[in-house]
This record gives sequence, structure tokens and C-alpha cells, in this order.
Amino acid sequence: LNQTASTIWITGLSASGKSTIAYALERALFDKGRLCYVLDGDNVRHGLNCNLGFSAEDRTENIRRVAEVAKLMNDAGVIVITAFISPFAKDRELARDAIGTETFKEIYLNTPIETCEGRDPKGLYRKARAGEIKDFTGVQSPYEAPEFPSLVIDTSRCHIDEAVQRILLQL
Ligand code: GGZ
Repeated sequence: LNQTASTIWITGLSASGKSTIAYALERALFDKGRLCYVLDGDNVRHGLNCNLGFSAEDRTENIRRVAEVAKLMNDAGVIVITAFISPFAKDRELARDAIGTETFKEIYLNTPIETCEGRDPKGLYRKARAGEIKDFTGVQSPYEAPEFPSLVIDTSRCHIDEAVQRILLQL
């Protein structure tokens, strides 16, 4: 390997398109023969982070562990794509510090909350509005937008293939 593997850190609201873009990007990199892996709530929150919920403290610990795993995988030569809301700017900065500024590419999905809420694939926004879920990001819990992301993508205006191409240009 003549180059450190990157971590592509995708941040944004629930239903903003993080996982969809992450897996499409993984496919595109795989087709180029690159070793890559997606970390998301589905493969991390059920295992490594199964003891964590959605309080601010638990989200911070979730992101800290994900960043350490991403760093290890980058050291092993794997391109890592993360798809976590990661709502707190300070937690993303700690992730950047752990992974390395050159290696960490922050991709901000600024899809409007109205679009995310309209998609509501798991009915979580509806439940949050009904008070059946507390601490839901964008409803009762804050999302702090990145100040200087590598890239900003609004998935209500940008087709998934175009989003993948724009991210590939960052690598
Ligand atoms: C936000 C929640 C919550 C609360 C459950 N707030 O759209 P999803 O369902 O599939 O993805 C969301 C996922 C968020 O987990 P993360 O690990 O990405 O969050 S963080 O980075 O803030 O630690 C959502 C579901 O979990 N979910 N309850 N209260 N999202």
C-alpha cells in the first residue's frame, strides 16, 4: 500500500440517505477493486455498541468507538464508510483527531428535515412527534451541522449515482 486508506464519514439526519449512499459507494469502490467496509447502526449498534442508547452521553461513546474501529480498519488498509447521524460537532472533531485529518473525509447530507420526515421509512419521525420516542434527532434532540465538511449533498436534489461520483472525486 502506498497510501493510507480513508474514512468517509457521512453525517446527517435519520432518513437523510446516509446508508443508501454508503452502500452505493461501497459497491462502486468494490467494482474498482478496492477493499472497503460500511460501518452503520445495523452492524455496530447490535453488537459492539449494544449497551448504548440515544442519550447525548451514549451517542458520544457510540461515535468514539466507531472512530477507533475506523482507525484500526484504515491501518489495516480498508477504506471505511461510516453512516451514523453523529449529531454533535465535538464528537466528529474527536473522530477526525483519532482517525487523522488527512484520512478523515466528512460528507454532510443536508437533506431538509421535511424530506427526511416525509420519507420516514421506519415511522420513527411519526413516533417521535407522537411522543412515543424521546430524544429523536431533529425533533427533541439537536443536530449540529458541520462547519467545514469536505462535501455537502442534499439527497432531495441529488441522484444517488451523482452523490457517489461526487464522493469518489474527494478520494
Ligand atoms: C435518532 C434513532 C433514535 C433516536 C432510534 N434518535 O433512520 P434509522 O433509525 O435507521 O437510523 C437512526 C439510528 C441512529 O443511530 P446512530 O448510531 O446513527 O445515531 S448517533 O450517531 O446519534 O449515535 C434511527 C434509529 O437509530 N434511532 N432511536 N432517538 N435515531
